Amino acid sequence: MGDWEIISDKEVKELRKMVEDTGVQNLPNYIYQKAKEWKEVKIHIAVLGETYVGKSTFINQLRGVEEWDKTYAPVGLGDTTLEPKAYENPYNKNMVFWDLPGVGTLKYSKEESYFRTINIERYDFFILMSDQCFSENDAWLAREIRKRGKPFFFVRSKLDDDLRSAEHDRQCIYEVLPRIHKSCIDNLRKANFREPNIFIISNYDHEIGQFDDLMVAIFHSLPDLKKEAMILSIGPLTHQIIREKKKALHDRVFKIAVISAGAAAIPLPGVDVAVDFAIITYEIHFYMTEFGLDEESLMHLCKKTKTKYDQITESLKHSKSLLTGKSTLRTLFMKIVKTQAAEQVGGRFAKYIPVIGSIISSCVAYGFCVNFLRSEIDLLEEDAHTLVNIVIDKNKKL
Ligand SMILES: Nc1nc2c(ncn2[C@@H]2O[C@H](COP(=O)(O)OP(=O)(O)OP(=O)(O)O)[C@@H](O)[C@H]2O)c(=O)[nH]1
Ligand SMILES: [Mg+2]
Repeated sequence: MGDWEIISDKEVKELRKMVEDTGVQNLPNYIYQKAKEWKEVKIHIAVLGETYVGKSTFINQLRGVEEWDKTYAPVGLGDTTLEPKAYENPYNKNMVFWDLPGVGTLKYSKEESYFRTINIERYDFFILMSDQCFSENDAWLAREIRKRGKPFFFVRSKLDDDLRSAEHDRQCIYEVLPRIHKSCIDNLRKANFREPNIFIISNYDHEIGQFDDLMVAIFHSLPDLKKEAMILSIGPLTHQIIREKKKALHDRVFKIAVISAGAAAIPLPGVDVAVDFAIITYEIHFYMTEFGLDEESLMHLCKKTKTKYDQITESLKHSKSLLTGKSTLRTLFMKIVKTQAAEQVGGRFAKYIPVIGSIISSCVAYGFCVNFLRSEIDLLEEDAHTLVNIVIDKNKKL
């Protein structure tokens, strides 16, 4: 089991403030509401650029939908994005991607009215996409967005095409990315952007280029609650996104542990710590969904990678037994209870008793919960990385 910091000074402060605000009795309920808050947060993402640059493909990828899904955005026809169109994230309806026509398309020119048409105030941030080095139209859009104080990111798509061409022309593939970067920077500097944030990606292969850097930059551009909502709403597409999810899930554990140990405790037979097992079970199912380890996500992955369900579950070290029903959370939980000396945990928590001791029937229960949930997150994270590797391997074989 990892040696995590059980509760940070920041969290102690946060708890103390919650007790002051709500009183001790209401605390578990109050935290429970807080833990669910991210789901109510609306995130509107604008993706815009000239025709055929890959806007719809990018949106489909981030939503984790495939051609056979009902809400797949049409791709590859050219000038298909003529009107602003909203695409919800199937896993969180409050996260909405807007497929927007850029200026200089058949329908819109560089006029102020464009921003009324797209309702610029609606969006949290903008992705400005180009498959070249950004046109004067893109630069105009970026300047207007900057004037309105909104975050935006220049995204250069189709890196895989450039790499293929370089290989074909027997050029050094390691020079491709710096070369594209330089051309884009030169172009945007002429358009008055001193240090533009440019991310060179492939919509079809997230392992090459700067897809992960783009995701991290987006997360960090958002205020705390939106950041959490964004990380928890996006699918476990890459290793980096999975690591970000793990961090976000670790951060929320202390709240869940307070609720679980502070709520009407259900004593488990043979265990001298008391936790609300229903909350723990709910939380672990939530982690599994977050990491794409729930049945629905796995079925989707089977279809996408043309792999059998059993073959996938077989490769999942930790979730295999849960998914195949060979063990239950309760048995896992009990196994850990047996290996963890409750007194030891209690000792580590003694210093926090003045803050949270009065609301938690047992400090040991709280500490136990934290350790158990964090260790589950870490184990499930490993399985999530395995799933990403399955997709990467399949893509290589195509
Ligand atoms: N190789 C490669 N092709 C891409 C990439 N992104 C998109 N495409 C292809 O580029 C073409 C245009 O993609 P779309 O997603 O339809 O582009 P769009 O910007 O939405 O186009 P319109 O809505 O018609 O303006 C399609 O054939 C995609 O398969 C990429 O990163 N690499
Ligand atoms: Mg489109």
